[in-house]
Amino acid sequence: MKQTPRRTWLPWLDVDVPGYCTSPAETAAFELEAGCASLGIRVPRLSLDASMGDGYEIIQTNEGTTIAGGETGILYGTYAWMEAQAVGEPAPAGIQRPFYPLRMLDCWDNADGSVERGYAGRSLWFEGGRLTWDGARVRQLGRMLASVGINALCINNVNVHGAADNLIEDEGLPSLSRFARALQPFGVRLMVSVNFAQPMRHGIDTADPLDPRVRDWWRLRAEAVWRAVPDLAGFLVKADSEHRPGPFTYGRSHAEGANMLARAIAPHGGALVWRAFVYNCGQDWRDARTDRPMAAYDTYAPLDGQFDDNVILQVKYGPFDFQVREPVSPALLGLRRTRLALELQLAQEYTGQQIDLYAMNPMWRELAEDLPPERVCAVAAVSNLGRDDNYTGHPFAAVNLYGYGKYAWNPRIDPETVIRRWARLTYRLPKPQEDALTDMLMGSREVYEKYTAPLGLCWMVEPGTHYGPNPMGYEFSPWGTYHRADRHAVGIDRTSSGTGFTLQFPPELRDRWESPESCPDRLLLFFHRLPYDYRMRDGRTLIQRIYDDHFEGAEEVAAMAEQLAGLALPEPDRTEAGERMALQLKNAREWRDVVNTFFHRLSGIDDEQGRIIFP
Ligand code: GCW
Repeated sequence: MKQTPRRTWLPWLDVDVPGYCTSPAETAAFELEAGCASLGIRVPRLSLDASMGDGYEIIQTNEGTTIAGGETGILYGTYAWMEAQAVGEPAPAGIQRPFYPLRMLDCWDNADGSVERGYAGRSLWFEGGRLTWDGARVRQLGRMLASVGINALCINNVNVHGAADNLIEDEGLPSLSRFARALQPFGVRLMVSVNFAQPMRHGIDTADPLDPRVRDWWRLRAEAVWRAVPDLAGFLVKADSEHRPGPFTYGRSHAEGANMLARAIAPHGGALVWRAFVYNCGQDWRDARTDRPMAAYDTYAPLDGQFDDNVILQVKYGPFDFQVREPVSPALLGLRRTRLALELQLAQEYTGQQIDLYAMNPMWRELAEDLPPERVCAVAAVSNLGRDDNYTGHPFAAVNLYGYGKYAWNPRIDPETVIRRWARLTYRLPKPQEDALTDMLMGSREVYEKYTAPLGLCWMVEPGTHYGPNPMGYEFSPWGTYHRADRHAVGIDRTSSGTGFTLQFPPELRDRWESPESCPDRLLLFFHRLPYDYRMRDGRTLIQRIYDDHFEGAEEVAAMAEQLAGLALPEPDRTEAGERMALQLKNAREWRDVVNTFFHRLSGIDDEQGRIIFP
């Protein structure tokens, strides 16, 4: 039996957008008719003003409501208005425009249908080496994305391999074109990740960006690609990173590599999004001078100002790799003459894998304290979507997709407002239960942080899978991720007298992080190497704080499990959330015991409260 489709945060849109809608304006008209019928309200008038682009205005007069907006704005305005009706709150007043014009969702979907770091099932659009999709599901997805204003979808993994190479070849273009058309009615433009060495599949013996054959090949390819998909938003490139090919092989810089591609696509109006995730993934652990978090800034700061106008350098928010706690990447602050995109990760690779609860808006809000939103011109987030019936594996993980769209529209938005809104739209629980769910999600990152990473110390995860504890897992590995814990101390000194990482930051941040006294607790072990008996501001020793956090974190998960059981969630969400919570509890206890035992064995220092630490 075919299951009723899951409607995430749009439960009142119980009729699918039909395949015959071809533009956002047509979709808006359809959604209003169907949505208003379901909500039992009067249908507003739509007024298209192309000059407004993504912007919209909801105008209420005695005669009724008018939603005015540009080609995509009219659709965004429609969803904003319906959302307000559904929760019984006023619609946004005045002209609304997104803060970032480019709001990307990067999918790490492989052509064979698997998803790298995917925790919600297989790809929604790849299988068996081909682009192939269920039209109804893709339209539901388009609706979800448009309802929160996401306007670019990069459909394939940045690690381009296997049949994904064919996407931009002649044989792949017809289906790419059809897929682009499937998402056009939702104002979502496609992007593709491309392989820097692609010309080498065509008898050219080099991918050197300065070689005229390579340049010409890309120019002609871009012409063919944009002929097939005229509204393609751009190419995304991962080069010289984790064994991907790139300009370094030919002694060329990343500006030379990116600009060559950017010039090939410039006539067609696309963006060349170039990832800055470049570091030595073949490091020798004995080498204490190389410090991985310094890599992006070291690589790109000398190139600042050299990139063409249609290049966007996409930088992960932290200098490592999507850990639960990192300082802002200095590359985001230091490159003042390069167009930058901030890269976030909705896929919970290191943050609980859509089993453990981890709502991200509070963390993005914190980021904005050190990274003024206007420092970047675009945002991207690695997708948490998959073919699972509920799209995100954990039904609550949808809060991060919803929240990302809201954040990309307005990076200063209050996290609690977003989370509460998602909860209300999705579940319509009685007020005390809505409060409980909102609180649970608001605090979920802090709880996760407590039972996993001690005070900014990263990478104690199981290598490979990145789920569950393994404090020594990365310690002697080539990935450049060490804590160097011994019987006296833990952490790496990244100050000016250590690796010098703090020197990559502007003075205000550098000064704050440079000394343990002024460094906030949550980043203490990111920047400093400290003895276990180091006295923290609150009088506790460092080791005691590590123990306390881990005991508290696991207890807090137990409390969350109780709260969750008290929520009147509909099925199957109730069962799914309950099952995952049981796994989270197990995970939290495992982390608590492994990390506490690890440090107890090393330090020989007992817990002051005499709680159980296994020998
Ligand atoms: O964190 C690492 C992941 C890889 C990923 C890489 C990246 C797509 O473990 O799976 O590859 O980041 O961001 O490129």
